[in-house]
Order: sequence, then structure tokens, then C-alpha cells
Amino acid sequence: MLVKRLFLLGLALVSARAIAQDMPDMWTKGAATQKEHPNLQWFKDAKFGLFIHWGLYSKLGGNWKDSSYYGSGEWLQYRAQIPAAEYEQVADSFNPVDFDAAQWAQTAKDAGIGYMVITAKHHEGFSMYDSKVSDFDIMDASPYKKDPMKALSAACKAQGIPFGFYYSQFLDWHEPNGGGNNWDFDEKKKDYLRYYREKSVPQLKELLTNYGPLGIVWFDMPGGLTKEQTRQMIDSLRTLQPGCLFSSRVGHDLGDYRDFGDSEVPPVPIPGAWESIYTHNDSWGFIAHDMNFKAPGEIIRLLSNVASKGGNLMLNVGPDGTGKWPAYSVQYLLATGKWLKQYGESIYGTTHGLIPAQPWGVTTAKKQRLYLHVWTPPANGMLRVPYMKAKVTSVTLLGSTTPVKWKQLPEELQVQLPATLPDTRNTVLLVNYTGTQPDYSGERTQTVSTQYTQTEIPAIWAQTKGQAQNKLLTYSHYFGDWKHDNCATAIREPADELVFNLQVQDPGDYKIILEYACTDKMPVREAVVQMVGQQLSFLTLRTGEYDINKPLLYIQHAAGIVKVTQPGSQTLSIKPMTAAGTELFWLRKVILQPVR
Ligand code: H79
Repeated sequence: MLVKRLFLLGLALVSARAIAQDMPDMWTKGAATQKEHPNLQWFKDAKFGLFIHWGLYSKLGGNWKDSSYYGSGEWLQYRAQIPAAEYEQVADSFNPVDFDAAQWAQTAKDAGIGYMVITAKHHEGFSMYDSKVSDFDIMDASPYKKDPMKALSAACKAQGIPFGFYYSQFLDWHEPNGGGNNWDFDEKKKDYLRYYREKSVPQLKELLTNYGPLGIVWFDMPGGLTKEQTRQMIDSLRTLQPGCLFSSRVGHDLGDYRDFGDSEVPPVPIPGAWESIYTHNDSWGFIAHDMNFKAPGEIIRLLSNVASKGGNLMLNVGPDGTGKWPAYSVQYLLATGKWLKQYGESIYGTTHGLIPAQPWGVTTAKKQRLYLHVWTPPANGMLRVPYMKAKVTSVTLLGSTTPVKWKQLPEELQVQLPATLPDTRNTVLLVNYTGTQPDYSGERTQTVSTQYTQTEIPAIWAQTKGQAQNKLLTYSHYFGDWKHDNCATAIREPADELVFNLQVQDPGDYKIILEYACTDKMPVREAVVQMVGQQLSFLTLRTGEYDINKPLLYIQHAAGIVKVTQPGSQTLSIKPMTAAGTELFWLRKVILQPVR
């Protein structure tokens, strides 16, 4: 969990607002001691960033000698334990002749990108810019003999895209005193402060001096410094560019905005400025044999999901060693940009949605405007928006003149969708209203309806009784591919009950499916689901051991069917039948499936 902790070195959150109520601490707590950076608004409004991982590892593409590696290509030197002296020689033939700064910036612009962050130096220690501090840089050590970062910063400026550098401030596998390389260098002999003094900080100063105004310095993997030392480093860098934002991974809660773990979206709206980072395929740095690219529809939904919780999505692309982006990255980012051309109003400059996630999708908001992101239309086309209290004045399909019928009831807004939606991935509706709409985003009641194939309820929405508690479980499917699951855990006895509040819109029979992991330390137990006076008892099924470096397996266990005869509020509860010292399971989701 150490790694996880490092990731979560988040920024102090500004104020605990209404949306934070009842949420598990881990998501919403923050020291609240720090003053907000005065230059945060552009970042909050930008919503969609482009991350670029580019270094010597891009040329290696996940292959070293006779072995090939999957996931996190930028970790190749570590995984193959390549001696620094040997790795150095990769630079001899690193010559990205196809790099075209104007093209990169143009593609970013057309993709609807609001800021760009590129690796100036990753953990391998190689500087992708002209550094006077180290000879292990693109200018001195490679045949390219140009500074691509000069060209890229200028091209972004020309496109009006805020530009920033990723800089790994502590790990450096090339330097005897840098963090991380224990295969060449004795860790006991390392002088981390000397590394900061002689390479890290001077290089950060170069970056903050020679590339014009920077939007962001994206620090990663803090280490080797106390809070006070980190503060001093920040102060010395701040004077160079007071307007530049520093990411939370600078360490000790001293960043200007909060980054979640790699590939992590928080389960609830989070106040303050924050960012989720994902990569387009399965690796940050280029891997020749990685073809698992997210489709445009996946990017669009991820972006709207993150925006619905109030954050930014920074999506990564890994160009190869010649300077070309993977063809699918260009193609799918441009497709995302096309969607943003029509629907960008529902993303840029928005805040988290005021209505919690519904079976049809999510919401984002602006002053007196609510955007309905329809991912999954109801079978009968009648979209129900609960909690709509403010007076609605119009409902339109964004970027379309086709009128839609709607009516407002005391408890909800109802919209009749057209038979075919303009965009099957995410069609956005704009709801204009007058007056004030209360913020219901923290509301934990889940809509259940027969109009959808199923309703999935994340376990984090349960009220936890007794000792039961929500816990963030981290694990990986392969190297660097982190998964972050919120599960209900610590359920040992009947008093450790989970209670879900439901709003059932349509009566009917529903199959109740529990999605959980049940590790070897959790013996088979009897438990019960209760809903509308009906009891479904079941025996837990085992799924396998938990190990942070392996997949955590879940089973979808159908506990049975309940009959709902009346629409309205219901509760669904889960508890073990008897007490034991062991945990029942780790519950990730409850799924209610209308029986057809
Ligand atoms: O740049 C990308 C990753 O390379 C970087 N962050 C994103 C943006 C990153 N650096 N470190 N990590 C992510 C965390 C990696 C931790 C681990 Fe390990 C690598 C866990 C297992 C392998 C290091 C080595 C710690 C334990 C073993």
C-alpha cells in the first residue's frame, strides 16, 4: 500500500461542501490549511488534458534483447534491470526524425485538448530537452541534436494550448544518487539531497526558465524529502513562475491540485481542483505490441464521467521513438474532438453535476444549466431526471434543432427522447432553468427501473452499519496497470450490515446479483439479502487470494429474485446470518436486473 499512499498525496481540499457529507473520509478529507492557487481557474475549466510519455523507452517499445514486456513501457529499464551504462547506449541511436511539433499541437487542438503535459525526464533519467545540467540529454547524447521541447512549447503557444512538463523529481535510474536504481548503485550509499541539489532542482529551474510560461509542472513519485524540504524546493521554483501549477505528486500535500492514482476516478464528486489520469492503451510509454486502445466512445464516457464528478481527465499518448503517435491514438483522439465540437459546452467550464448518476448516465452543470449525458437511453425513450426542483424553462438536444417533449413534475423532470439519438455513445441534453437548483450529487438513493438492462449500484453507496466500512482496494492486472476498487469490507457479524436506499421506478421482478471478491482468508458463509420483506439467503463463493500485484477476481453471484409490486422507496440490505471472526466478502457492486 505504500505505492498507493504516495499516489494519494493529494492537495488539501478547499472546503467540505454539501456534496462531501456522508462520504467516506478518504475521498473528501483534506488539510484545508492551504490557500488556493490564484491561477487555478483555467485548469478547472480546461477539463481535458493531453499527457505525453516520450523518452528512450519509446524507442525500445517494451522490448529488450530477447524479452518483451507488457504494460508501463517507461519502466523497461527497471523491469529488465538494465545497467545504467548499457541503457545509456540507447541514446546513441535515438533520433526522432519524424517528430513534428506543429502536427502534435494541431492534433491536440483538433482533439479538443485544453492543456498538454509532456515528460521532460522520466525515471530513466534521460532529459528530452537541451539540459546544461546533465549530458544524458537529447542534445548531447543523441544524434538528433535539437531540442524538441523548444519546438513543442512554441507550437502549443501558437495553438493557445497551456503547456507543461512532467518531471520525475526523485527517481533517476541513471544517477548514483537518484532514487530507485538498486541494481547498479548501493542504496545505502545514496545521497538523495545531493541528487536534488545537483540534478533535479537545477533541471526544474531550466524547465521553468527556458520554455516560456508553463501551465503545469507535473511532479511524480515523491521521495527523499521532508515536508519542510519539499516546501523549500517549491518556494525556490515558485519565484521563477508564480503562475505555474504544481501537481500533488510533488509530495506532502503541497501541490496546487489533486491527482488521483494512475487510472483512478473517484466514486463521488470531489471539491477543489483535481485530475484523473488514464493512458490511451495499456501503457504510458510506447509499447509496440500494445493494441488495446480505448475507443472514442470509451474516451467520451470517461471524460464526461470525470467531469460529472468535477475533475479533469488527462489522457496519455505514447509516441514511438521516431516521433510518431500510434495511428489509433490520432484517429480516436480526433473522433473525440469531433464529439467535443458538438457537445463541448457540456464539458468545458462545467462543474460536477447536481443530480447523482442515473441508470441512463451522468450530469454536468453550469449556472442555471444542467447537462444530461445520455449513455444508455431507457427502452421506452422516457428519460426521468429525479431531484429537478428548479423551474425548467427549456430542454434541448445540444447542437441540434430537433425539439424534444418534456414535462416537469414536482419530483422529477421527464424528457421524451427521439427514437434515434444523434450520438449512440453520449448524446447530451441541455436543461435550462431559472432560480436555484439544490445540489443533490451526494444523494445516495439509487434509481432502479425496468427500462434498462440493469442497474449497477457501487458498494460505496451503501450505508455501513456496525464495523462495516468502505475500503479502496488497489491491485494490478499486469505491470503498472492499477485498478482501484471501492468495496464494502469488514463485514463479520449480522450487525455489520449494508443498507442501500433505492427508488424503484417500475414494479416487477428483479434479479439481485452481488459482485464480490471472497479471498482464501474468508471461509464460505451464509448471508442474506433483504428487500421488500423478502429474504434471499445464499452461501458465499470463493474467488481467490488478494495480492496487490495480481488481478483481484470478482464473482457475480445471483442471490435470487425479488418481486416489487409498488414503485417507490425501498431498501436493500445485506448481512451475514451469524457472527464470525472472518470477513464475509468484499462487495464491489449490487446489480438489479429486471427479469424479462
Ligand atoms: O508515468 C507513469 C508511471 O510510470 C508513473 N506514473 C505514471 C503517470 C509511475 N511511477 N511509479 N509508479 C507509477 C508507481 C509504480 C509502482 C510500482 Fe513497483 C512499480 C509497483 C510495482 C512496480 C516499484 C517497483 C515499486 C514496487 C516495485
